[in-house]
Amino acid sequence: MTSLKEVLAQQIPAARQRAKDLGKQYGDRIVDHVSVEQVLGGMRGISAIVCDTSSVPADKGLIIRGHPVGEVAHRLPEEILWLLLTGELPDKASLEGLRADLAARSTVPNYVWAVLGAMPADSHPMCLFSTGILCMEGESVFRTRYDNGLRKEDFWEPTLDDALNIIARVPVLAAGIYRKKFNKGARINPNPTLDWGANYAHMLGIADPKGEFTKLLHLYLVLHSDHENGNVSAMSTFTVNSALSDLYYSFSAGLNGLAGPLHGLANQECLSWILELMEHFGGAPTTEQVRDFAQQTLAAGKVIPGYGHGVLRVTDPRFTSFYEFGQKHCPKDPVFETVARVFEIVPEVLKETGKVKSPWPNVDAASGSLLYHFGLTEGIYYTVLFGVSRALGVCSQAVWYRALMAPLTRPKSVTTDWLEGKAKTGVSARLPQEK
Ligand code: NMX
Ligand code: MLT
Repeated sequence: MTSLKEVLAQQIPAARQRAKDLGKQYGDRIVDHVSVEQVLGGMRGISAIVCDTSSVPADKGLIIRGHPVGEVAHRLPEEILWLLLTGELPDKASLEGLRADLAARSTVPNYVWAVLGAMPADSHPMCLFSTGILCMEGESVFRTRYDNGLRKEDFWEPTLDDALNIIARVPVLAAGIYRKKFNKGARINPNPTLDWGANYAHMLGIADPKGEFTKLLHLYLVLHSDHENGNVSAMSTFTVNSALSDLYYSFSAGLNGLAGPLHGLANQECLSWILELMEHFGGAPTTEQVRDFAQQTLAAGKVIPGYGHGVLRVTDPRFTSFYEFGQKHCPKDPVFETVARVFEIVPEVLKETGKVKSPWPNVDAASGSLLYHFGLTEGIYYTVLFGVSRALGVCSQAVWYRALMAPLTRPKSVTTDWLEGKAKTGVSARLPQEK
């Protein structure tokens, strides 16, 4: 059996050399340009960060280390973690070794429960989750080693320890939050014989007679794991970690970004929107009713949650995986049927606005209806599930940024005066017929 640390230790020297050679040989080559609208528009589309754990081509969607997500969606989350970190799927012995390692690291200290217990009962589950991570900061192996003098070449090793400790603990923390927040009774202890995802399902304590909820959770935890860098949760984690703030600070920051309605909270908003739609029309709506409701949402100045994307220009393949799961496991569920009807109509409605760049569903459009069907009905908890999964990607990314000795993230801002001056003398990136 080979450990993750051993595989990474073998891979890192060559990866470092590759990055060094690239910088040395081609450091001055132009790879992108930046237009005024990109500066004003959330830096959309600027190629300015390297990330090898996954990529998101606009016309294909998530590719994890060369594998289109649909092709690895049936894998266990631990297999995906190994893939994200090493670029390869683990053999059986390595997978079992990783599972045992995570189980051994999974204890959430008692003070965390005390801190969460002191928070107001109406705290959002994401606030509890982020606080739970942040208050464990004193456990950081990176910070202890750094304070005792650590060479830059070695930063990745304690970052890997922090990553594995966080990943091991997030299901325990998140399940504890679920049980506390929704008065489900005492926390359920982890079962060390179960895999990471099955254990999370077990600790949530949702009745699962046929194992379908566990199956859904496995899928959920794989599909949300990573989405290149550039999305708010990954980029926040990356930026904070670049200051050598350890992964507890960084991942907590990433979760704070995930908690926004334009990012991870859209899954909560999406279920609410679907349920409101059904309540409004007294059950699964007709095509015309969906159109009316979507138009009313837009007229009220709101977005339709679960649709649109900053990068994708096609239906999110992660949506497709969830959709196929629903068609197989609960095709007649009225909430899922409503999601399916919305999928038929909303892209047209969004296209009619003439401004939405991607009218297609993203990862959040179907997941809530499935969780709802299998008994996890508390929509305000859904973003926590996203965060548990996202720990796999952003922590793997951090290990590699430290391995490649990535510098402090510090782009340049400009004043409006400067931008106006540049704009007036600059050339247009568009062809004459596009203007
Ligand atoms: N409903 C209504 N309007 C939309 C939508 C939507 N689903 N998507 C984009 N638009 C609007 C957008 O608000 C903007 O309007 P304005 O010019 O008046 O400010 C215009 O269309 C152009 O936006 P885009 O360039 O298409 O999208 P952008 O890259 O700025 O934003 C999202 C991407 C994801 C923030 C946006 O599509 C959105 O708000 N979607 C709904 C929320 C959502 O589902 N978020 C989850 C994304 C996935 N995730 O899990 O993180
Ligand atoms: C994600 O999974 O992070 C979302 O789809 C948002 C994004 O990629 O910008």
